Amino acid sequence: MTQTELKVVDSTALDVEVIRQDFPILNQEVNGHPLVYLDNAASSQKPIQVIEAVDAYYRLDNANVHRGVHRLSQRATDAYEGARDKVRGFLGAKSDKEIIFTRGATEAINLVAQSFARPQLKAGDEVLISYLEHHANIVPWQMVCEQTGAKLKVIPMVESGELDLTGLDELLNERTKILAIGHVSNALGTVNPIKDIIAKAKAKSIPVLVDGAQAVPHLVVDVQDLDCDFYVFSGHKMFAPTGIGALYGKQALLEAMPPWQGGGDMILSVSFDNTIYNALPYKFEAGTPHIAGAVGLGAAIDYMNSLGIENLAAYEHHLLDAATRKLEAMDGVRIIGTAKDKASVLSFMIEDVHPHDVGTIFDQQGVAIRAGHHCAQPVMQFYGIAATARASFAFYNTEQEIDALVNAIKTTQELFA
Ligand code: 7TS
Repeated sequence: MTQTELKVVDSTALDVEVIRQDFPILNQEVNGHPLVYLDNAASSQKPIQVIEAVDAYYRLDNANVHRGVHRLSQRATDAYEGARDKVRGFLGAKSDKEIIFTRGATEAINLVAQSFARPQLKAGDEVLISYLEHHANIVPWQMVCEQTGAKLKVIPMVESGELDLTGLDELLNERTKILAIGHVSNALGTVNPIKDIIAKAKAKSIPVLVDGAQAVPHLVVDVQDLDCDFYVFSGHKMFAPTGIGALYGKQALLEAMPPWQGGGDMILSVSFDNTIYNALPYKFEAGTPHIAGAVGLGAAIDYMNSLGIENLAAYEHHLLDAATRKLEAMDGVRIIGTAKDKASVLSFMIEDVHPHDVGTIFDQQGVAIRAGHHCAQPVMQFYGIAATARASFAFYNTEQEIDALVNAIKTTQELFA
């Protein structure tokens, strides 16, 4: 099932109060108020199942991977490779060879820009991205364009925060060497019609990278169904540790790509005359990887699967709808990003109050949101603003927390009245 077909299953299928017990960090006060954590798009919290998996790895199994004949190294290798297989299943990939562990989405995009795009790009070629991208899916492409003389082209957006796809056929042309596009916008929450966009590119044999950093915490992703060539995400936004994420790539493409970084583990043999690179996926994993992070990512996938990603999506939709209705009804509050299909992000402005002040006043009430440009400055430029306040929801948030958000807005308005 893809996100576009995602039915609202049953938004009450989750027992949120029970789920919250799995997230010890939520049970605390900030500035004398219960913590209301609404900054999940920046980084989500971790359930004890993930924390304990990482803890158990360090207590029982810690060693380097792929190298030792001793028991701990074998256990560490099994844990690491087991996590890779969980990521494969999570994304619906065919083979573990198609899953490269990276530091996160940013590193994965840089890998594709440098190893896949750079060797083939030349002056006159085009790289196509969209207006909605996070800087992580802009700057690596600008860098590779600078290195090769290729040109960066941009799919425009409209006021609702959706992409304007009317000119897509012309933007996807014989000069386009790759389309790199986000699945879900981090600044606005827009869910792009990614399957249709990919199909248009594939019809012209244009490779597609999807930045799924904001999608995997909220949607069922199936890379084979999407038919994208690359899909990237970060673990820390989906209840796993920081410093771990993954690149999915179609095996034939990854096989043909040169390594990106050199070092241990990515070689079969080294001499001063000739080095033979290792097979997939190790060819792209130079140096000792973040083994504990991968273990934690595997545990996060198990945790999400145990709750049912469709159930999480349905409940989060319910929260987003409720929050949207409440903010729409408030005077002096403007929602930025009103796409028909949105996931878990509510960007807004309070009239005459700078978003950074909003963030600070909210914090005094224990409400954690993000205030800023969200590393999506072109989106801010489109709206002619420098920043927004952004509340972003996870499945452990509650309707009471939406009321806390509303109260924080009222308090802010009173302070600035
Ligand atoms: N792509 C998207 C769509 C993102 O939202 C982010 C991070 C990244 C890439 C980069 O992920 P990283 O884990 O490699 O840093 N987005 C945000 C955000 O919205 N607030 O803080 C980080």
